[in-house]
Amino acid sequence: MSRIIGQAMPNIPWEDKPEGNQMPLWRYSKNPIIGRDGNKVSNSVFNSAVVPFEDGYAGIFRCDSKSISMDIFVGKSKDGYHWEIEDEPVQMEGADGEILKNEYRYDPRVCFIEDRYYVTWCNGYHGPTIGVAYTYDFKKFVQLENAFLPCNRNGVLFPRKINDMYVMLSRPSDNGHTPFGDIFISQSRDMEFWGRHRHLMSPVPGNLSAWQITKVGPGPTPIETDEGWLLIYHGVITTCNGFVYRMGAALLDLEEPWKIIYRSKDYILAPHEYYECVGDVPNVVFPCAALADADTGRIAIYYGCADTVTGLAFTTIDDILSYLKEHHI
Ligand code: BMA
Repeated sequence: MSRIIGQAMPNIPWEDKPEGNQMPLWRYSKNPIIGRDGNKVSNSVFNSAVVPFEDGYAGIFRCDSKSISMDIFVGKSKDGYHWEIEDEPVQMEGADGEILKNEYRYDPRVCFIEDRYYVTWCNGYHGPTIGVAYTYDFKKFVQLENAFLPCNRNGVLFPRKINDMYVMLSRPSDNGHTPFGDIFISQSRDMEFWGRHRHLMSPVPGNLSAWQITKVGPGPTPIETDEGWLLIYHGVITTCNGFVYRMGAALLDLEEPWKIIYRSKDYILAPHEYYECVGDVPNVVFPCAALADADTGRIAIYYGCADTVTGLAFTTIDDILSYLKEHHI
């Protein structure tokens, strides 16, 4: 039995694994949980991040508007399934007006570290880079310096310091749809200056695991377990119809998380359902958040579906780690 290290979450969204299902993840039977019309302005609501907050949940949601501009919005939920998303985008304050300029914001992650919630997102600053902010209450947001130079996407914090350093995953990219991409890990003493960059993983060449042949990028905040950090990530293949996004998993060393213990050979979730295959960008499952209950080992993963709606999938730490150990590279 593997163990999640973290808080108990007795009200985590949950459904038991359907009889006969051989896969490590199973979808919520009432997916998608958030449709296109998540707030008044939205054309689509996807690639969004949620955390436990007060007696329920809070989140930062990517809502692309009907003019197809990308921005991030606060949402609240009592049960993790039904969300009230604000109609006005997140307003940030901060020490430097230069950093507060808002070109575009998308693909948020939220991570509780020590005493506050950190938000990271893909932030337009002369190209995509990683924006960083913190909040205590999901009302006031203080924006810090961008973590990296452009172009970079998918900035994902670890939920605690490791060897006295804040640690962030990211995926250096280009200014377009990026036909390449490796995941790196960077470290910081103060959440402002990032360095000690370490390579984590590349796409997999050849015919071994072609769903992740083009690029890979980190998904939710890594989940701490007694065996290592569980990282859920996306992997991409280029087909004659464009990119296809699937989900994989990896187990990383607890003290030196740039060391991979296991990495998926087989995907753990792929766009098979209608709402994952049909939408504004077909054939995309894109995980950005996971809730984990240390008592039961249950995990609920929030993911964008076809860049249009938001879905929920379930697993347990035993289901996902035993699958990973049987189907790794
Ligand atoms: C990536 C990002 C994601 C998106 C994905 C598929 O480059 O833009 O937000 O879900 O492409 O379109």
